[in-house]
Amino acid sequence: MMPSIPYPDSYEVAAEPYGFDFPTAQTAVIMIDMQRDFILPGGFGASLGNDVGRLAATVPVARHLLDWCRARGMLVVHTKEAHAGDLSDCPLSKLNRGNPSVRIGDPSPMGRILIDGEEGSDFVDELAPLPGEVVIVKPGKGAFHATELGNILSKANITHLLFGGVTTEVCVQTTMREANDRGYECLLIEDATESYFPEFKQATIAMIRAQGGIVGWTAPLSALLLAIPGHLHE
Ligand code: TIU
Repeated sequence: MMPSIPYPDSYEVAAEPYGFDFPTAQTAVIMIDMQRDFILPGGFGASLGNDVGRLAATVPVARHLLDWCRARGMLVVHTKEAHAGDLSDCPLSKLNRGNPSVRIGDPSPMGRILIDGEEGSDFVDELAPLPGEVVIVKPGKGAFHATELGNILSKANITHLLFGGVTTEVCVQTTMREANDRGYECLLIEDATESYFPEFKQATIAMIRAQGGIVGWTAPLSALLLAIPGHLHE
């Protein structure tokens, strides 16, 4: 249980393309796919030919973001891209894409790749969910596709979402776009997300906030930490 301490009922973040206001009690943080399979050597990310080393640098920032939200009693959601052991939820298109030498479900040093319950598909230790936090296991890149996320957010009266996680242009961007179309106001924390391709991260940040925030807002964690609080709420 979170301690019952007074907290501001809203915040205003200096974001791009303009200020992002959010009501604390109606805002959730969604941490996307901070799994060993994407961040550590020997997993799914590496099997696709990626240099996974870049992603680890976001882990402490993502943890700081989670802890900031936890301290304010906000809804915390973790997603993981993972499949059933019999692969019944993995389309053949996904299994075979790129003709990889190692496929989803194959053995790896961290267990079967991207299979729910295996060591590699679980979260990195620093970002393990706390008791009571929401964990969404998703078969796709977007966290709303074939999951309960939409129902969970609407039951909790959530209107605003803060995002971190990996990778910026794949699962994070897909989920932000899904959320944006569902009416959520979305802020991506820029240094709590990373890509295997630095230019893709920069392009994604630019396209999210272009055209007056066509997908949403972006800001570094420092801007959240310096956000202007609204009224104190007991
Ligand atoms: N390949 C890649 O960049 N990402 C994924 O396959 N999944 C997520 O982004 N989580």
